[in-house]
Amino acid sequence: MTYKTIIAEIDETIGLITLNRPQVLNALSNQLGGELTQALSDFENNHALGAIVITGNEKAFAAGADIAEMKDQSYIDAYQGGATCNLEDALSKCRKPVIAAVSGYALGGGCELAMMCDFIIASESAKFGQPEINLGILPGWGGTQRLTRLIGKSKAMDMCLTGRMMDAAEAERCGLVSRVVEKDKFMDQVISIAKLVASKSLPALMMNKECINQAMETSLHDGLLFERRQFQAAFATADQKEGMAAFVEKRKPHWMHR
Ligand code: CO8
Repeated sequence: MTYKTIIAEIDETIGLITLNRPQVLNALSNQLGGELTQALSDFENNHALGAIVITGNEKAFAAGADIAEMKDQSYIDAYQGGATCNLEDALSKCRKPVIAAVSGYALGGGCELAMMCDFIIASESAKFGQPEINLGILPGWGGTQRLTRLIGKSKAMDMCLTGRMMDAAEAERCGLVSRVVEKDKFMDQVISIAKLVASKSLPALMMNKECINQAMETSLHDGLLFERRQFQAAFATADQKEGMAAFVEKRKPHWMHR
C-alpha cells in the first residue's frame, strides 16, 4: 500500500514503519494517525512477520501532535477524536512486539507514541519531552500516565511542569528507554535487535508481552497469578516442546509458531 505520511516496508521477518513528514519534524497529523493504524494492522495480520519497528528520521522521531492542525479544534472535535485516537487503540491491541526507534526529538505526542510501543531504543541524539505546558495544555495521549509509571512521579512532574527535554543518557538512567545506541550504527542495530526478537517463538513472545503489560495494570498478587497461568498454558504449545527438546539435544530450535 502507498502512504503519504509514512513509509511501510518489510525487511525479512520485521515490519518497518518510518514516519515521513520531515518538513514538520514528523508532526502527528490525523492522516498520519490513520496511515500508521492501517500499516500496523497489515503487519499484525502478516504471518511472516515477528516484530514491528516504528521510527522517524535523524532529526525527529516526532515533535508531537500537529499543532497547526490542532489549534482551532473545539471541545467536541477533541472529544470525538480522530485517527490519532484510533492509533492508540490499535497499538494497545497489537499483540506482536512493537519497538520504537527514536532519533532526535520525541516530544509531546511523539514521546507518547514511543511510550505506547513495547520498548524504546534511543540513538545518542534522542531528546524526549512533554512540552505541552508551553502551549497552555497538558499531555493527552498518556504522557501523564505512562511517563509516571515508567520514570516515577518526581521526574514525570519535572518533565511535564517545566516542559524541559531529557537527553538519551538521562532517558536510559531513568528507565524510559531500554538502551542507547551509537548514532552511526543506529538503524542497523535497531534492525538486528528487531530481527532477534522476531526469531523467537511468536506465541511465547505474545505471552511474555501480555504478562509484562499486565504488570502495569494490576497488583503483584494478581499479576503473579496471571503469569503462572500463562506459564502453565505455554506447556500446551508445540514451541515449548521444540524449545526444550532443542536445548537437551544441543541444537537450534525450529519454531512452529504454534
Ligand atoms: N506541529 C506542527 N508543526 C511542527 C511541530 C508540531 N508539533 N513541531 C515542529 N513543527 C514545524 C515547525 O512549525 C517548522 O515548520 P516551518 O518550517 O514551516 O516553520 C518545522 O516543523 C521545523 O521546526 P522548527 O523550525 O521549530 O525547528 P527547530 O529545530 O527550531 O525546533 C523544536 C525544533 C524544538 C522541536 C520545535 O519545532 C518545537 O518546539 N516543536 C513543537 C514541540 C511541541 O510543542 N510538541 C507538543 C505538541 S502538543 C502534543 O503533542 C499533544 C499530543 C496529544 C495527542 C492527543 C491525541 C488524541
